[in-house]
Amino acid sequence: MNIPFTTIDALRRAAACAPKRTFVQFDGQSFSYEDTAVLAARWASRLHVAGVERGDRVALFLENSSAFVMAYLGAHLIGAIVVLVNTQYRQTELRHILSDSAAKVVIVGDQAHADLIHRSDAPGVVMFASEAVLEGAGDMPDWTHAPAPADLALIGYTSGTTGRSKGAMLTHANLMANSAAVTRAWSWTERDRLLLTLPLFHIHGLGVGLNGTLFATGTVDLRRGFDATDVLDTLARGEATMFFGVPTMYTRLIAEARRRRSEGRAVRVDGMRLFVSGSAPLSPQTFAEFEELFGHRILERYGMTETIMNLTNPYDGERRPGTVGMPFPGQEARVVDVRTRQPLPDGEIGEIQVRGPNVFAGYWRNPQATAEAFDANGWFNTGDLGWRSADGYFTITGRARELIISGGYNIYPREVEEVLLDHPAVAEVAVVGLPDAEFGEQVVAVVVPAMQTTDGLEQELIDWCRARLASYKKPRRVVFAAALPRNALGKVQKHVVQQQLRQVQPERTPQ
Ligand code: MLC
Ligand code: AMP
Repeated sequence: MNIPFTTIDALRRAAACAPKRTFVQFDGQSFSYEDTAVLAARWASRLHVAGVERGDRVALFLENSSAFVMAYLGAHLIGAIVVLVNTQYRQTELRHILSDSAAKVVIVGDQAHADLIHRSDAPGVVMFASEAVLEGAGDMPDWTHAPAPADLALIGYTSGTTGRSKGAMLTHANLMANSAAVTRAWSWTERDRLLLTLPLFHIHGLGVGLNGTLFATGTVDLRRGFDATDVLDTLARGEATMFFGVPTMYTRLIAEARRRRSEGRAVRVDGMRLFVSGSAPLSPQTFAEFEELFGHRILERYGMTETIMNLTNPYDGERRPGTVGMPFPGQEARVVDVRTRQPLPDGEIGEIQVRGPNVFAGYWRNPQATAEAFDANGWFNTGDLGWRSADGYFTITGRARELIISGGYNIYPREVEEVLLDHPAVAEVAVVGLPDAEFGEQVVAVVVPAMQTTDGLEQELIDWCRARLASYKKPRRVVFAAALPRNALGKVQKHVVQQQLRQVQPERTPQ
């Protein structure tokens, strides 16, 4: 078995070839590939006892931890489909994701998260990710129930224009094709040690970081979250060879490095061979500042939940700031006219389409959305706008869909608008993204109030959103207006709202 076609193939191969090599290091504990096979088997056995069968959905509502990794692989070991759930999600998101996916089991990390699941009236048995839950579970991996390459491995919810998020279905073959492409493109080997501070509940951390490590039979140094001080300390000890992050992480690393330099302290990243950025645009300024301070040119790549990774700057060759490079090996990308859907010549801006073995199998129980996402020749419409240079580098210039990306998290204005409209003091609302020095973009709501007085209403509306949605989706500012600009058909003109706001609101400076 040389090329793995499922995560379980990959685990089995690693446990056979390198049983003692550390796969995951977390919180002072090391788990070898052999340990991982045993723990995954115990999760598989426990889930089986809970009634999970092949094709059933198992939701992970978990922070980064070794248990996340073991439960993920354990679910796969019995052919279950893992549903990823951001731990910042609150009732509105949880209710929709858990009932839409009809998850049979939801694995949680603590009582607070279990309570949230119960309060959201979601179906499914709640199971705690604790050692106790695995007591008495069988130890030996039973590879016979392992999934086939075409079986679904993951459902990642990605918000839609309707405000209701859609479940992107990724097969095992998608995951492994992506891992094969990424490991090849970035020369990722078993000697690599990835410092991973990204959340595992999104595709950047899981689909690129964790699956790539498993495919390469390397080691991942997994952290609960991102902390610039901790990252620089780890890199100074020469403990990592690679780091993957979103642009906000890089701006924070730059600020922390500058702070250290100003105190006369050295900033060393000796063992490092690769820094990768993605999930949101990396500014050429951040690229240049990072190079100056750290002596590394960040490799920027472009991806999305539906396709994992699409485009990458070269590992060997020119990493061009402001661009996202070229298709990964075995994949294709092109730019089409937004209206005619015909391919455009180099240099012209249109919608980016991609095609390849990494591209997802469609949206969960949503054939209409699936049909709209592809053209007749199997090209996937990314919804991102950009152009290709004569020498093949793609540049992303904007988005064809309404989407705010804040610190690498996607926020669909419609979802926030719906929650705000539920508040009795809100008559009309438009949510837009404005530039933000720290997070790239920030959420701003323009509200037409239903009553005369707006005293204290801004904070009340922010708190209202925080209680119902993931906190990062809440507006940073609420601006009150007498009316919203509308076109002749009565549709709110978001670009006018944005222009007006830019005139009254200066860009926020980093904290
Ligand atoms: C946290 N907060 C944010 C935020 N992250 N607000 C806006 N945008 C964000 N991205 C808010 C919280 O809601 C909270 O508010 C306060 O900040 C502190 O929360 P925290 O958790 O302590 O924040 P911090 O650890 O500093 O998080 C910043 C971050 C994080 C950059 C480390 O956002 C992050 O990990 N981003 C990565 C997201 C990611 O993995 N994206 C990939 C998606 S896949 P309050 O008010 O409640 O205190 C994808 C495809 C691809 O896009 O190509 O990769
Ligand atoms: P998600 O739906 O969370 O997977 O986010 C995917 C979206 O993130 C893409 O459609 C892009 O809009 C954006 N994205 C990812 N990587 C980049 C990048 N390097 N530059 C600009 N946008 C990016």
